[in-house]
Amino acid sequence: MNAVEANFDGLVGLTHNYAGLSEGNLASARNKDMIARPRDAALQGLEKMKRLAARGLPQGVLPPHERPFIPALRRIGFSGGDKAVWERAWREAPEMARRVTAASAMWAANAATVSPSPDCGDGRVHITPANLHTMAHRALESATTTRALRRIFANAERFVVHDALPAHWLLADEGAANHMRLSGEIGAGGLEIFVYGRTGEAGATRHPARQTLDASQSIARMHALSPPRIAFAAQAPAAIEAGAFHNDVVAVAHRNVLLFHEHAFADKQRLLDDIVRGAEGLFDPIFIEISEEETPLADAVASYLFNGQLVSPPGADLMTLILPEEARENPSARSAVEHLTAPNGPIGRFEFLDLRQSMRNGGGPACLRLRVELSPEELAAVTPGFFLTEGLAAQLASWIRRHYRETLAPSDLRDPAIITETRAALDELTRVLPLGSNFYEFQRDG
Ligand code: SUG
Repeated sequence: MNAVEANFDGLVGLTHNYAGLSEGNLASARNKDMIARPRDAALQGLEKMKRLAARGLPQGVLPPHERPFIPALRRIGFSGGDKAVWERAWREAPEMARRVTAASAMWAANAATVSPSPDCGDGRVHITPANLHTMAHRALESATTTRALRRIFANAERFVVHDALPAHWLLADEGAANHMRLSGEIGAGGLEIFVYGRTGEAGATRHPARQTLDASQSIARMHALSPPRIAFAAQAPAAIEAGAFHNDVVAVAHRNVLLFHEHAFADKQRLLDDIVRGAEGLFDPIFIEISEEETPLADAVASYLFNGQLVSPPGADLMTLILPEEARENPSARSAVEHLTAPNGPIGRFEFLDLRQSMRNGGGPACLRLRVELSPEELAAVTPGFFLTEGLAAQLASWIRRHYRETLAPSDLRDPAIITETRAALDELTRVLPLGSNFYEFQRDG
């Protein structure tokens, strides 16, 4: 048996909605207050997981978080029963009430940064949950994410799940969305690339730069990576301005392939030189650059051409690129895709998926997944029950159909019934996924 690259996807939560919470994420701003379809959103995400599992790729599931998250409102002074807290928050701080309903934990690329064991000094897989410090609604995620990752990667001989970095502006961290890895083969040692939007200095960009160099350096240290096998690269401010709030909107890496937009990095040549140097003796990198002329940044951001999942299905000679429908519909993205699969390249096929519900909040295929490379022994050491089987997929589909609302308008969120409804569903989920009966805060209160 060989090592694998597993994808852990965030199951879309029951309160999936469009609140326009993420400045600099153009889709989130554009679709603010649109009526959301949580059931479709969750089924679209599940369909993607099933598609990858059907290709023979190990597919894990990360649970949605408790939303609305009443404890966060208590922390800022709302008191009384849950219903009273909820009603008063909507009257006095409606923006806060909306933040605590965000289902944004679905975008698992922001859950953590993962370094596979061949890269790490102690030979274990290192995982650092992201503090998601920049956006108030996302900063709520790290505690639950840490708990979930510690359940799944509980075996301390094989895995280390660190604490998230301190929640400070200097250490703002958005996880794997700003981290890439290149290697010869899955399971072999590789080069880890950390992409950051800013240093400690005040932002040079109008939109927030969410990842700092200090955060990236801290993670490289915590994971005990070998300095010759690390590269740091600044995102191009122009990319952030164009709506690439995470690097994975303009670049993706898989095995020895780096696919990126001409304007993704502040100093492209330096990064490519660093990669060539860092790869020495390990692998030959393949760079695939898409020019501004072929696909302007604006189209890259609108189509999520670079937010695909580049995967190596077992038994296939060439890689597959899994893209959102939007990349098929955008003419300049579509033409780039056709060039990508030209003969002699590393990518053999592409597939398109309907992820429109997530896309309207700026989340494409690659946003929804956290990659974890695992040796056969590590795969066997993962807590059983979190990988998608046909049985688990059927159970999740039935759970979604029974509990998710078909539509959710902004005004529906105020309904206090949403608290009991979501808790009943999540309580049941802790038996579908082996999370235990004290995973969510509401399960611990009594
Ligand atoms: O952090 N959207 C997410 C999208 C994250 C996409 N992830 C990656 N690129 N890896 C964000 O901006 C919008 C929520 C709202 O507006 O309702 C939101 O949080």
